[in-house]
Amino acid sequence: MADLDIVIRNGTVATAADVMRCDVGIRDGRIVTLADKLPAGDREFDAGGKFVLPGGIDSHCHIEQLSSSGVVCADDFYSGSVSAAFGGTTTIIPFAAQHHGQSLREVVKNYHACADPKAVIDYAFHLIISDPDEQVMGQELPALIEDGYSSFKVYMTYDALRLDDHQMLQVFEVARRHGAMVMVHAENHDMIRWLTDRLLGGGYRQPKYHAVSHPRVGEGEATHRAICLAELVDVPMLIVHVSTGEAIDEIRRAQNRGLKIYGETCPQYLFLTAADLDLPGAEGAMMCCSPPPRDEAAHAAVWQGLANGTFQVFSSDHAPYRHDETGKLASGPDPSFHQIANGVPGIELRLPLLFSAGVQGGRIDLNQFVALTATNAAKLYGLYPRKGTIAVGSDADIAIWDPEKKFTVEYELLHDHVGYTPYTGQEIRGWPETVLSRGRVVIHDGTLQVERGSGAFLPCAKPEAAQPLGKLVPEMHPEKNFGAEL
Ligand code: DUC
Ligand code: ZN
Ligand code: ZN
Repeated sequence: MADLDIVIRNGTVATAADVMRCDVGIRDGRIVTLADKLPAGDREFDAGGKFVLPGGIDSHCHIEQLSSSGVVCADDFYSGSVSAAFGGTTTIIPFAAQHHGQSLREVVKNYHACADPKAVIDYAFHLIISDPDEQVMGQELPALIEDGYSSFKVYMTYDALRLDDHQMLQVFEVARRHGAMVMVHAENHDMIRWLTDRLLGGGYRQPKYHAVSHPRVGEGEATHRAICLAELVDVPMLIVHVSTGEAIDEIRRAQNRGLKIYGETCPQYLFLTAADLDLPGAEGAMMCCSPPPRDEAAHAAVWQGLANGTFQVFSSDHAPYRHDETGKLASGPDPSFHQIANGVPGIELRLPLLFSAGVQGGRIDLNQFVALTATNAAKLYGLYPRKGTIAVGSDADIAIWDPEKKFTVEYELLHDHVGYTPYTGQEIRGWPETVLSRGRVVIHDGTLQVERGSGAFLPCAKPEAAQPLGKLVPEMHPEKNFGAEL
């Protein structure tokens, strides 16, 4: 065997399917062998007592996203990707977001101009469709799907973004015809609007009323409606950032009926509650996201959905807004709840939070952790088996975890530019010490070891989600599955 560039020795290797003791051999950025005892490599990592896991895929994060209201993301593609890498993530899939009147092609070009010179790990893009006009639907979207932008998000709420049911059906139809994956932000817009008017009319304006204005029943109703629309068109669909038992029940019911409906949840729906929005002054603004954090009963429902397979994806929904005039306080130092930019940061802590409370806490096993944080996203978004697993032929995207490393979260330990974390004080047990992306050592000894812009764009194949997820088991035909790049 030709020399190996890197050997990871003595570790416990886990994929979504297996846990095995073996060495991992890497050459030219790919995993080339898994074996009991490999010969020496040019560089060696001793992973004795450690877990060797696929690098995480964060398939829902907002980086350097341009907002119509002038609010600025705190993280650009450098700080966002660095922070992701420190937390064990090796692929991010943020959004290229269309505003009304914009050409989708132009939007994608602009996001590449931001990402290409800065990202330190690999990245793909979902599209956000807010203006599905004839040009977009008839030409731009089909062409972009062919070019590797094969998933897009639509919103059922937010004045500047939301589509009505007819528009959603039109977008779903394009997805079905061209083999793309749709992601839906499911909340009932008119319920939010009505509650917001009533709350403001009564003088209830503090951040905590954000949670009241986004009711659980509105998330359940919109999830049900989105599922009906997807069923009508017969298109696979993923409901993003699910927060509540009402929505989980709808997703589960649809799955039980054999529909290709998938679910995603995020750390804020396991570790925060609506009570966290009730901080002094405007501090609760830091915790405002949509859907909002709920309560302990919702946490239990989300944990159950992670454990029983209702959820396929655990992403961060990292939406990084500083607690100042560039972000959360853009409309003034004492904003009403409806003026606060929605979103919480979480790109770095996503994996350690789930590992600690989930795997170490006995709620999910290591295979489920890998599936939820890497493998399923790779499958759903057309990156598998190049990404999301440890297998011969896959990219050497690997995180070596010390499962016993313990610490208490404080913002100073993180690498984003947000200025706070909602997870201060959380006890963590387990941390990704060494992180490899395409065989490049990105993080080691607590330091970043690669250059700005060394991440690569990943064109996504058309997802195989047209088949039920259970059938997306590894078929190692790399040439066939690796998409346009080979
Ligand atoms: N909600 C969204 O829909 N997107 C960004 C963050 C958030 O809270
Ligand atoms: Zn959303
Ligand atoms: Zn989001």
